[in-house]
Amino acid sequence: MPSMPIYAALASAFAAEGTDTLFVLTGDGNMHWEVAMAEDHAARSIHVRHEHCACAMATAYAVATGKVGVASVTCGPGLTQIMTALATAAQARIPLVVFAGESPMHASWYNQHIDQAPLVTGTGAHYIGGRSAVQILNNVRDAFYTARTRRQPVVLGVPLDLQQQAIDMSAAYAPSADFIPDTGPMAPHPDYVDRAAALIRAAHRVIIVGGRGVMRSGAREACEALAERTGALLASTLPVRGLFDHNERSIGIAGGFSHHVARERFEQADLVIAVGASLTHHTVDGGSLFPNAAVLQIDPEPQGLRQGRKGADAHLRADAREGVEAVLHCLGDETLATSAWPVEDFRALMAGPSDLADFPAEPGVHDPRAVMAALDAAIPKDWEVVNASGHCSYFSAQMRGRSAENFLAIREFGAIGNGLSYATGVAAARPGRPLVLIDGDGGLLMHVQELETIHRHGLKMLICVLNDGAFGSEIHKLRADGLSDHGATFGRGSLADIAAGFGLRGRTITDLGGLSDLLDAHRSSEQSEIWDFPISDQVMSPVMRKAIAKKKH
Ligand SMILES: Cc1ncc(C[n+]2csc(CCOP(=O)(O)OP(=O)(O)O)c2C)c(N)n1
Ligand SMILES: [Mg+2]
Repeated sequence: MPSMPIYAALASAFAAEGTDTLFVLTGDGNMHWEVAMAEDHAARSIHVRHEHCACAMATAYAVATGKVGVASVTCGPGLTQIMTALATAAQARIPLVVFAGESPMHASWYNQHIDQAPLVTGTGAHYIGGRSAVQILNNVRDAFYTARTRRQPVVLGVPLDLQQQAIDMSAAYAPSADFIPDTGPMAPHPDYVDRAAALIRAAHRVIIVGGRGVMRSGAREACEALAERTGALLASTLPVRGLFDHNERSIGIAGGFSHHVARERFEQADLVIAVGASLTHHTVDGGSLFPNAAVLQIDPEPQGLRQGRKGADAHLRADAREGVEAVLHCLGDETLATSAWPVEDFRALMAGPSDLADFPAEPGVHDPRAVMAALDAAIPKDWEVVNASGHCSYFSAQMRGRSAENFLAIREFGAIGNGLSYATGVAAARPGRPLVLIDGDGGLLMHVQELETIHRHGLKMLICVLNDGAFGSEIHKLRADGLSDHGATFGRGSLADIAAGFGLRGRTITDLGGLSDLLDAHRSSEQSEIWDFPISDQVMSPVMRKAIAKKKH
């Protein structure tokens, strides 16, 4: 009977699950498996400098490809490093499988031992501990099945000594895909389609908010048709920013990052139709975005109570596309009262500044809004854009006319420090595509070691840093509370020199006028590059102003 070490059989099973790319930091607990993945199955391994980043890269890779992301860490300290990334993936419902070592089953003592399962499950991820040679390949299948069907990160921990045992490989491995029920898209119940249509008939000013579910189910055209039919305006959640930007009814992002034009229209809306959007706290701006609107949600997983508030007033449970098409069909040709929005040129309105507040100009540093306007003008519309975190992410989210397919923002769990990882995950998913990451100085420096990974693997990206020399989110809040901002102010060290130290190109951008030439130079080079934009630490985003005003109130 054919037999092989379990680590090699595990690698075969991962390959059979479709794993061709993985993000890994190697150690005793995963090195044999990882080498087998690379050598026996030609997997592309991105070898990182911090385990957190392996997991965060796999997260972005999963979003960018629609596949299960795969990362690998060693046991004990390798595993404890990924808690933040796992919690983020769990909250964002990203299908991930992490192959982790576990301390040996038969050792009386092991210095890297820790009880791994409760740590992992505490993040919201699922843990599977391999315990027997007989079950070990079923464990792989269960891991991928769970990741795919529950959209949840799963950690598969396999003890070092178990990995070295021999396994009989005479039975063929049946991958998880063979077991996933093929039920087709979920059709809505006709009574509830009628109810949804009745809500629309009763409304005058409708806004359709599309979320990730629109992309998943291919409901974009149906949403646009419903907007056309009902005179509705179109908006999207942040993760699918740009979803409707090609449409003249688009008012951009719904939520705390809304353009002031969108915010004003949302205040007047009497019906919001959330399609494939779970209506998070951010999307509804803490409940303040559309105070006068009833909410209809069209989604296969309707939310009654969402993050502490009522999700919607009425629900239509259906695949997003099926649901919207059924409502359209139900409305037929009848005349509707919903076209009550005044006719306006939203393309022109949305092209103007998203925020009208004035701040005194500071010598030697840019207004972040001017930086983003210059970047938006210089960077071709078809580039991949990765949005990171921090106060500055409000400004970078305001780029327009770029498709949702080429945009990545994972904001769940609110961790900083992921920009380089997310950009690396996208670069691995879409080789050869031009890519720009926009991050804050604090976020970049938190995991700056990954510049070495990017350089070593020859990944090319443009890294634009909105550098306020500080943890911007913190300094504005500290100042508003009358506290010293000392602990959150670091100064603007030379990021260009840091880039050079990692073998990359770097520039400090003092003149926003020359970006097109610099971009041409970037395009003709093979290297990644950091553009360091010194920005004012006095310009406060509307989100921050609102948060501070709310606290004072
Ligand atoms: C892992 C983690 N640690 C701390 C925080 C708190 N925090 C939120 S924003 C922020 C500042 C980020 O600085 P930077 O990337 O420079 O962006 P800026 O806010 O300055 O625009 C910090 C420390 C966090 N969200 N996540
Ligand atoms: Mg900063």
